[in-house]
Amino acid sequence: MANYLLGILIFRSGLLYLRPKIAHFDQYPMAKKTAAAKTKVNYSKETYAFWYESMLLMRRFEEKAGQLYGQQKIRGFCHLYIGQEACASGAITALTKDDKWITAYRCHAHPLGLGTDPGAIMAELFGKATGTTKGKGGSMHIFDKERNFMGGHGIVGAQIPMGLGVAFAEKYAGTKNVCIAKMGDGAVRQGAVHEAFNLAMIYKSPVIFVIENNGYAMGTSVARTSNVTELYKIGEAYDMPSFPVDGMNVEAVHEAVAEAAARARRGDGPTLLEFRTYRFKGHSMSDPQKYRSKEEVEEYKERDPIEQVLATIRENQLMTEAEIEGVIKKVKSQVDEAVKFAEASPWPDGMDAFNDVYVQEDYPFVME
Ligand SMILES: Cc1ncc(C[n+]2csc(CCOP(=O)(O)OP(=O)(O)O)c2C)c(N)n1
Ligand SMILES: [Mg+2]
Repeated sequence: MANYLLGILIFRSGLLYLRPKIAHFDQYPMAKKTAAAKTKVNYSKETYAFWYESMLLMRRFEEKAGQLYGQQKIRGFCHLYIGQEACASGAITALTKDDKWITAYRCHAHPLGLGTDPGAIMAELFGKATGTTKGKGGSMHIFDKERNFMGGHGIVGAQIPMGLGVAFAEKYAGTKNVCIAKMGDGAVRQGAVHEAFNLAMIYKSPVIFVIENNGYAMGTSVARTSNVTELYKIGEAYDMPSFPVDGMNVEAVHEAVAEAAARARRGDGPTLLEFRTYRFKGHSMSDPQKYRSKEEVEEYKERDPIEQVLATIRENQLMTEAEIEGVIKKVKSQVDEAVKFAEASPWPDGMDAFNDVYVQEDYPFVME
């Protein structure tokens, strides 16, 4: 018995010892220090105000979604982006409204920043007929064609070849638009991602590939699954311009995406950006988070992207305290309204499951 217990003890402590520390900021300037030192303002007041307001909306919306999940108003999968907001807001200001977006299942924040009605997104989380996908998609499948947001995809990495296709179509149609195609760190070992990288370089496609490296794929750290932990380096195998970016800093994200977009619009093809970021909540709503310590989470919270931008705004008096207060109130009421709208909305009609299945109405393989 004693031997058995001793065995367990050694095994457990061995596991703890083997638990790889995620250190994707180690070779990277501390965002915290940069923010403290950074009093320089590189963009307009309006841009900083947009970053603050859009990130706060994403944060408060998802905090509310988390609560509603606990009350079983929202069911099924639900992956929160809390902590990663700068990866969305910084990219939005760097692109035009005609550029295209595609991402994985952690997809509430992008459409919120792009201007999709928060009520329609909340209704989708509830599975209501007024949702962005008429209640048929749920949390992982938010779409907004009007705002060029092509989803919301649940199969890890599958959106990357699709994003390349979207970019190919833009070039084929002779536009100057780009497609930003995002994936998590867990997606970069998918074969289809590498085929997409290769084709994008051959076609010189106007695509910006982004790895949102939050350190984990569910509970598995990058170091456990990849020999190359600096994931941007994977693009170098394809001669693709590839860079790491401080994904907790909205300005850094904007700068990197603006440069990549300019390259794509010049006809010089794709870029791979690795946004180093962190999620403050679990992978999904049912994650005991045994793979990381509370201290680690607290350490990363010191790089909170919203706090960083707010510090810059305050230091440089880009907004008054009354204006900041106004944004907080506005965001609260937007979230409250979104919940009211979702609550009051009807459920989809069961028969609607057969509608909107194919874009082409006379799709030849549908049996009557
Ligand atoms: C092809 C495929 N394999 C496995 C899964 C199960 N799965 C869902 S999320 C996930 C982790 C992906 O992590 P990452 O790409 O880092 O994105 P994050 O959740 O961190 O945003 C896995 C393995 C899946 N959805 N699709
Ligand atoms: Mg990840």
